[in-house]
Amino acid sequence: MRIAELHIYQHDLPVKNGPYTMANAQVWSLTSTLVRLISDTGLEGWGETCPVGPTYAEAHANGACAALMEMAPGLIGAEVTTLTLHRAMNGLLNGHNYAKAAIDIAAHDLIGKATGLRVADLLGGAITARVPSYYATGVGEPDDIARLAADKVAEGYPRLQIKVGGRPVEVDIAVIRKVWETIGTAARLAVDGNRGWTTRDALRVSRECPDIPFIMEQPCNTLDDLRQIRGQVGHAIYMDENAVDLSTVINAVGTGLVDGFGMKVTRIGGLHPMAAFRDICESRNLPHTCDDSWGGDIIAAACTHIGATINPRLLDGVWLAAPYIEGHYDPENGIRIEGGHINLPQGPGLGVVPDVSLFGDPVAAF
Ligand code: 0XW
Ligand code: MG
Repeated sequence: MRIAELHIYQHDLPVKNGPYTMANAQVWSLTSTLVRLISDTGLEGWGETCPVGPTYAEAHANGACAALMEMAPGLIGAEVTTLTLHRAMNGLLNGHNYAKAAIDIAAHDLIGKATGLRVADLLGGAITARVPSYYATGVGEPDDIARLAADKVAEGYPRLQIKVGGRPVEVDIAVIRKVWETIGTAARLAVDGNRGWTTRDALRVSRECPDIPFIMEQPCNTLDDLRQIRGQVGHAIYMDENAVDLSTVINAVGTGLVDGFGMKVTRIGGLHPMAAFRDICESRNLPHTCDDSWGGDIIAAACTHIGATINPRLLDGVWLAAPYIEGHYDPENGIRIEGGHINLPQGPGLGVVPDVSLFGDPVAAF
């Protein structure tokens, strides 16, 4: 089976009750980029990539589109097998993992449709049909975030991620303490600095909250910052934004730099490298999440399929943007979070079929 056509779409996803606020970004609406691969056998597969604004990572919506347009002509006629497609993409464009991920996801969907298998089965097999999620708050005030945390625990979320950073660290400490006083051990806690703390701030938070069992996610900006605080904090450290490729992950795992990861499917380049990442983590007993920065039903399905293959003992949850998005690409099988958990779609491939009329004309077609 070969790629006969490749269509690129862009679609705006306004943030429900926006903005969504992180240490380095405030977003009201995100532009998602979708890829539709049509095979020479007449099947189609969908991929998606949606950076959460231009400052969260070295990624932005127009960059995704430009990178896909750069690669697309060279991919027409390529065999739809995931490893060879990655090699073909790497031969056409250096880097830009987040754009390559959209092709990778569409290829998995296409292979699933052709074989009748779910993407989770292509990735090694689902361990569960119901995947735990986690809820990520925005950056907010102590009482508001504590109330939201209590609501989300009541909804059934087994884990919460509290956003901090980009303001005086005293407020962050007050938020962490108020959430802990409100929910206690009812849910596991992550505190995500999104690169927004100085090493000074991270050391202070850990020193002043020794009794609160949270993991500290991407507290500071660089790998050097993480190295600097590593031996001095009492809390476990997870890497998120710095984990830009498998090579960085291997180094971090090999040197014991972190205790786990907040991992994004598109940042690492798609489901094929994500499966390798999963296996590296399992071989060293390292927990991790399975997320993306934003996106609709396609990316949500991709995260859920790989999440369903992860050893449940090591899965810290699959994050979806669904609570912040109105509506679905696939009105029937769209991916939903119910009781803090996500049901694995059962159809072949990703198990979601978007209504293409939602996306208008393609931005480019090859
Ligand atoms: C909570 N997320 C998975 C979604 C936002 O895009 C940021 C991200 C994170 O953990 O940094
Ligand atoms: Mg994070």
